[in-house]
Amino acid sequence: MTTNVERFRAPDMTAALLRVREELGQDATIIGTRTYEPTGIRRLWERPYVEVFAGRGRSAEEAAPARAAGPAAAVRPPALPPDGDDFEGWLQGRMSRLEPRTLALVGPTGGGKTTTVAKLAARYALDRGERVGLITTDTYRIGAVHHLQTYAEIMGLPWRVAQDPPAMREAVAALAYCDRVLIDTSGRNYRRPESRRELMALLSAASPESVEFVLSLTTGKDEIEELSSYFKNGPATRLLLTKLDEASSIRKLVMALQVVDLPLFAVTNGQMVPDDIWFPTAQQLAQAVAQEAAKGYA
Ligand SMILES: Nc1nc2c(ncn2[C@@H]2O[C@H](COP(=O)(O)OP(=O)(O)OP(=O)(O)O)[C@@H](O)[C@H]2O)c(=O)[nH]1
Ligand SMILES: [Mg+2]
Repeated sequence: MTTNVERFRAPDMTAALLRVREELGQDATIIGTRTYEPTGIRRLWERPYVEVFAGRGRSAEEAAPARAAGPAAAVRPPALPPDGDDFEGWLQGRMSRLEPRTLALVGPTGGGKTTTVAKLAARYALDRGERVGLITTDTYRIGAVHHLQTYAEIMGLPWRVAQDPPAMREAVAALAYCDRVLIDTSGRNYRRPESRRELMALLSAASPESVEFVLSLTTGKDEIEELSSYFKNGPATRLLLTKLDEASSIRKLVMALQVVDLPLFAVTNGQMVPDDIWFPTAQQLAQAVAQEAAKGYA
């Protein structure tokens, strides 16, 4: 597949950025970085490195909207995970590893939908060489279309805007040749029934195989409960938790799994595209919870 993104690998960030500048000149646009740190026995023969993904085009800064203002929502004490040996088994029943062809991302404003679409697109297109098409429904805010478009153009991916159900049907048909289609929806105030109806109409026109409920782990428990009632009994088929890096504790993730009660697809843990996304196994999550608890008691 064609992409105008190149990888630049170097021992450190300064050297990688110098290489980007040398090869792509002043126009260079950085879409993301990745650091590699060998572990275990690999340390004997491998060195750490950083990779910078860059192309020529518009600035990714321009693509990224200003960070959601204000402190993270108040974090209430999370519900305790189920005790004992069965915790990993409990988590196991809540994981989804399926990677359907058409995925739509839905959820409240600022949860990280567009950033996560870019991360998933990079994973499927750049890492696996799939033909990835993008659709955005986000035409409510100035600059929102531009946000996804910028990622799409830097990665050389086809993209469409779908404002209403007919446009959505058209967009899905136009991308029928793609191996994978990612649909980014606009965050709205889903307390308003009208916003929920509009979303449902767009989704039924797209009929994606999975609908990821994108929920930030900086959201308070009351809001999670309320949002969850709109999405889990509505369009959402899975849960995609974001901003683990900003959460007070990994137990917040466990609480979200308990409250939302949808299978977990992925967790994001930072702003960087494409690296900050995690597809944990039940065992890894159980270990992370245990490690955090051990630190707390140390
Ligand atoms: N710390 C942190 N920030 C994130 C993460 N994912 C996204 N963000 C940031 O959250 C902010 C909002 O991200 P967007 O991807 O625009 O969120 P969105 O859900 O598309 O927002 P709307 O389109 O307004 O609904 C941006 O500043 C992102 O960089 C994450 O995993 N961790
Ligand atoms: Mg968005």
